[in-house]
Amino acid sequence: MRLIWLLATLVVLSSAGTVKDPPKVRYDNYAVYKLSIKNKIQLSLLNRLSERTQNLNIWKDYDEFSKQMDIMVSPSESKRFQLFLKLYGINNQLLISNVQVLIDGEQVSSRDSGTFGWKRYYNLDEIEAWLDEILQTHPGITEDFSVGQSYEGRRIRGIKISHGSNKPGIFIESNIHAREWITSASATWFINELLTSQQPEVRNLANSYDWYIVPVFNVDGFAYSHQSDRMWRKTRQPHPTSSCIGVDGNRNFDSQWMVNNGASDDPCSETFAGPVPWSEPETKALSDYLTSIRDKFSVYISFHSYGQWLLSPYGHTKEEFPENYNDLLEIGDAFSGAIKNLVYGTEYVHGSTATVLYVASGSSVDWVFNELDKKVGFTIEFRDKARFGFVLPPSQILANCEELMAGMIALIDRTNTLGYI
Ligand code: 0X9
Ligand code: ZN
Ligand code: ZN
Repeated sequence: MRLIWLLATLVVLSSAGTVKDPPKVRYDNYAVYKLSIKNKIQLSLLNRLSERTQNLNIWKDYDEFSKQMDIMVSPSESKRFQLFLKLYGINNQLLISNVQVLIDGEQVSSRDSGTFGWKRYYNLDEIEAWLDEILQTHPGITEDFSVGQSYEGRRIRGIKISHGSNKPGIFIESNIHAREWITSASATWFINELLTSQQPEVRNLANSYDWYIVPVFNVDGFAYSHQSDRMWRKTRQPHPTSSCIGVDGNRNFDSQWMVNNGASDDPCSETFAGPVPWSEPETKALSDYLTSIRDKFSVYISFHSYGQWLLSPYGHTKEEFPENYNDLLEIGDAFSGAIKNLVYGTEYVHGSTATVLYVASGSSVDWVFNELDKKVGFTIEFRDKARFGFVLPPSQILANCEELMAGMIALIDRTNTLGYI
């Protein structure tokens, strides 16, 4: 009798397990192309085409600096897409021939178990378990905080690291875009360095400032990118009038929301701004939290990938620049210079989002800059330049982290000498 009960329980448990883990989206023979765009007509044709079909997924939007766009194409769309490129004379280069191969590669190297480290990517549960451990090992210096709750009811967690009260605060928001896994890997590494590194420059960072770090902001999207779809970007709230799910969190903030085509009103677009600003519980919670600690921080940094850029406001226009733009450029010089000096020689380009990258409105950095009046705000776009894109091999995590630390030391140092902190 007992055995039957046990077996029945096992059956129920295991079938519940399969219900909870739907088959993963596969990207067999999905290709990524870099397109070189010559004029506005080509650009608007491409944008319209990509919004009409789920078979095309923009990895990196067009930017006026390189005049290029990275786009992922499904095998079923491939022939038609090539014809389209030919017809309109759009130059293209194949970057990745099979995205699934990269995803599989990422999985294989994630098999080494053992303690938490930076040789593979971790899922949300693992990251949170590690955070708990860190909080336990460093009581007094660390403090757990909650930004709020996600649409699916997860707690959006952060850690405050402080060696004494009321030092100038630096806020780091990471993984607002789910598929940008290198961001939370780098954020956890950065937390660990602040707590354990003996390097004088790092000790100085840890001892002189109060750090507020949210390693995974888009918790629902991040969990979904691990369980179901590696290429997921947005939040996970359904839309009442569309079968497409989620909003681009980084277009949902109430600053210049939807202006200058810096976001989309199409729920199926990867840059859907949401029906109204703050439509997502996550962005609303972050804005409330940031407002509540507005007297406690002066620098705001948002982690993204990929492209190797350091981007400052404004995102919504390239006709105007912030009053302190020259200072921001100077800080950017310091950041890029420090990274370039490392053995890897990696190049980061800096400048305003709208001039260096593309017009993006309603972003977190611009909101903090404009509405909370924090005049040092940056987006870091980590490695690489589209060889692997979002699927940056685990073997590059540590090098990326070293670059982050060198860049941050220089960024904070210059911010300090310029008198902002
Ligand atoms: O488009 C974005 O949201 C960011 N690029 S990404 O490829 N990671 O999606 C850039 C955000 C730029 N920041 C501001 N608008 N301030
Ligand atoms: Zn991003
Ligand atoms: Zn410069």
